[in-house]
Amino acid sequence: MRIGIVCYPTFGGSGVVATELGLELSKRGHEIHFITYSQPVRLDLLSHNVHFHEVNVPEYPLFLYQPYELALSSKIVDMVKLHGIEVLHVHYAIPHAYAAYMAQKMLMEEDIYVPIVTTLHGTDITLVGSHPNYKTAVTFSINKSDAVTSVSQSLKDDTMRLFDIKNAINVIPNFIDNSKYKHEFTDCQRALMATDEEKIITHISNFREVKQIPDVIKVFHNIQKEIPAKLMMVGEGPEKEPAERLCEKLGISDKVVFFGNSNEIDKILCFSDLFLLPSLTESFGLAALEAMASGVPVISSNTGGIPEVNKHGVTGFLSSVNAIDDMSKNALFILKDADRLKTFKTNARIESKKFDIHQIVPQYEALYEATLNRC
Ligand code: GMT
Repeated sequence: MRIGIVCYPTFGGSGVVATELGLELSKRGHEIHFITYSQPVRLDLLSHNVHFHEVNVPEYPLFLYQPYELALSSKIVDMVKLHGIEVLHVHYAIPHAYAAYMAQKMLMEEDIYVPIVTTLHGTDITLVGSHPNYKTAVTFSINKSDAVTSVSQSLKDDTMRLFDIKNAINVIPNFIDNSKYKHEFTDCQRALMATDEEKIITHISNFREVKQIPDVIKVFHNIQKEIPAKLMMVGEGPEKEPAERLCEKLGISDKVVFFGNSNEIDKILCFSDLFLLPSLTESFGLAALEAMASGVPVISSNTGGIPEVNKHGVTGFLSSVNAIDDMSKNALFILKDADRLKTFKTNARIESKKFDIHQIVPQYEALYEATLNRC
C-alpha cells in the first residue's frame, strides 16, 4: 500500500509511534510518505520506501496565527496526487484529522477518494481536544474519519465519555521493537553515571506539568535518603528549570543528571534500575513500555492507560496520583532486595513482549485494508 502518515515530528509519544510505525510498514513492503513540518526525530533512516514531505507555512506578518492547517491540507492533496497515496493515517486529532478531512474533500472534487485513519493519542482528547474551543471540530473530525483507533482502552472510554462519537473506535495499543532494547550492562555506559553501589533511577518525558516532575524529584529524594542512588532526568520542557531549582533546594543536585532530549534512550535505559512515571494523566505511557522493554521496573501513577501497561506487583507498582510516600515505599521495596529487583526486571521485559511491534503493526495493516475495501 502507499500510505501517507501525518504526525507531530517532535519528541513526544505520538510522533515516536507514528515514525516507528512508518518505518516498520516500509520494511513490510509498503511505501510510506511522512507529511509533517520537519523530519521526524526518530526518522534517521531514509530508504527507497520512506519519503518525507515538508509542510512549509509561509510567515506573513499580518497574521497573528499562521494557518498551518491550510498548508497541511494543501500539501496532503498535492502528495496524494503526485504519489498515488491510497490511505492517510493521521496521528493526533488536532489539527491533523481536521486538515485530512479538508484534503479528502478537495480530492473528491477530482474524483479521488483517500480514506482517513485517525489515531487518538491522549492529549488530543483528554487535555486539549475536549476544551470547549476545540470540541466541536474535534468531534466532527473523529466522526468523519473512515476509521479511528485509540492507543488504550482507557483512552477509548475517555473519548466516548467526553465527545459525542458516532464512529467505532478500535483499540490498537502502542508497541515496541523489543530487538532494539538491551538488558545487559556489557556495552552500556553505567560506570560513567554511578558507582556499583548506587541504584539508577530514570525519568523520561517532555517535562510538561502533566508529568508531575516535582513528584519525580520528591520520590527520588526519599529513595536516596535510604540507599545510594542517582537520578537520570531525560527530556526538555517547561518544568525542567523548576526541577533543577527543586533539586538545589533539596540539596540533591550532585545526584541528579539532566540530559536534555536524547536519541539514545535505549542506552540510558539499559543501565537504569527503576523508572518513575507519576503523571497526572497518561493515555498509555510509551516511556514506561520502553523502560520495561529494557528490563526496567516502573513506579507509576494509577491513571489513564498506565495500568494496561504497568502491572501492579509484577512489572512495578501503581499508586494514586501525587501519592509520593507510597511511590517511595514501593520503589525502595523493589530496590532494596537484589533478588526482588531481578524478578521485577525479568517480569518487565516479559510483559513488554505483549506489545511487540510484530504483533501490533499487522493490526494497523488489517485496518487499512478493511478501510480501503469499504471505499
Ligand atoms: O505526553 C506526552 O509525552 C506526549 C503525548 C503526545 O501527544 O505525543 O503523548 C501521548 O501519546 C503517547 C503515544 O500514544 C502516549 O504514550 C502518552 O501516554 C500520551 N500522553 C498523555 O496522555 C499525557
